[in-house]
Amino acid sequence: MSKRKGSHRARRALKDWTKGNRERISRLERDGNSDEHFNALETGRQRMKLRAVTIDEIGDIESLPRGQVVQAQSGAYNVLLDERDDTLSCRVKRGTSTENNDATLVTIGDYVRLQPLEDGYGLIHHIEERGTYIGRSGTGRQKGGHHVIAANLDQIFCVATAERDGFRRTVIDRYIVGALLGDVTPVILLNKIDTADDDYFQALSDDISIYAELEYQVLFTSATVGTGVAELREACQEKTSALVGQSGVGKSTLVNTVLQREERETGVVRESDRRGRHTTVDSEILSVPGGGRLIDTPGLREFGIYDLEPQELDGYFVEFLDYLQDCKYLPCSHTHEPDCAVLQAVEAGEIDEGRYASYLRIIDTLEK
Ligand SMILES: Nc1nc2c(ncn2[C@@H]2O[C@H](COP(=O)(O)OP(=O)(O)OP(=O)(O)O)[C@@H](O)[C@H]2O)c(=O)[nH]1
Ligand SMILES: [Mg+2]
Ligand SMILES: [Zn+2]
Repeated sequence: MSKRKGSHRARRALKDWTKGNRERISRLERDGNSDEHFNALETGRQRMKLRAVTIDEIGDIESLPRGQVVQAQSGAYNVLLDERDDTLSCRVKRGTSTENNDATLVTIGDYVRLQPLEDGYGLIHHIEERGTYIGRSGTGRQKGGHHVIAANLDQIFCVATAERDGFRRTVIDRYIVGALLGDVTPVILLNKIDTADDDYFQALSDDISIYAELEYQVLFTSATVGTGVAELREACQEKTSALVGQSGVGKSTLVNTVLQREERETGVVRESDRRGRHTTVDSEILSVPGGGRLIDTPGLREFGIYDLEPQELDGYFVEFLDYLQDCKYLPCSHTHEPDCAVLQAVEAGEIDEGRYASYLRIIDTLEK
């Protein structure tokens, strides 16, 4: 077997093998925690209409209309039908079937089969296998499992803020690994550049220049002033992209600026700790003028990498790949081993020290 055990290709192959060997469709006996939300919407008459039919009554899942989830909020989903330009307000049928093995039953971008009900309502019966995705490990009350932020997308904009002390390299590096795991292209986006004075902006640009060297696209924007928004709109063309990042970095403000209309609610940042207040609570796919689709997502407190073995992490740091064959020991964690080619490359200045520092921090969290 190749020494590049952690390479993306190897991981993909392993994943395909696992998928192929597990039962294709697992039936999850759960209700997608949606009842409260929908009960609030329903009148007694509507509740009757939302009665779930059994698969036997429906017949073949494939005979149900197919659509894509274009808005998602705690158990309530708007699904855009493939066949006609119509959106149904859906919840998930109890005991719905899914082709995925994730903690998240339905997410933005999912393709589903649904049963249309009256008055623009529908009931999701089946969730198709996710193609690409951006996901993370669960934290806090959601601990455990793979939490999928968005599915079937081409790229993510990892949004960070240029406010003083607001920028964390490791956070960006985590998002890059997360994106590569789900076969999504990461783009680094530094917003609020209007807040940085010349010296600080120069320091940030120098810090971020490594990503351009690694051939990741980097965008500098100010959603309020409008700087870099044309470039962001351009980067959205012909793709489905999601804005991800901490609360208050300006994701929804960016959406409004790109769309040239006040589509999404934005919030204020707390003065005391300069953090956002988690204004956005739903995810939504929106059409970008000129082409492309942009997904606004709620801010995340943490982005933890899911299901990656520590010895696989090196495969997700592109600049390490050329050196992996030359480490003396196998496997090599590139942390302490003698004659480690990665460590030597860091010492020789061939691998960026900051990126290596991120590697060390991330590998620490994987070993827990
Ligand atoms: N100075 C400055 N402020 C900005 C910029 N972009 C957004 N803001 C402000 O930052 C605050 C938070 O913006 P939001 O767009 O709500 O942030 P968000 O990332 O969507 O936050 P959540 O929805 O909580 O995840 C608002 O007060 C915006 O006006 C910018 O480029 N410059
Ligand atoms: Mg928002
Ligand atoms: Zn090594």
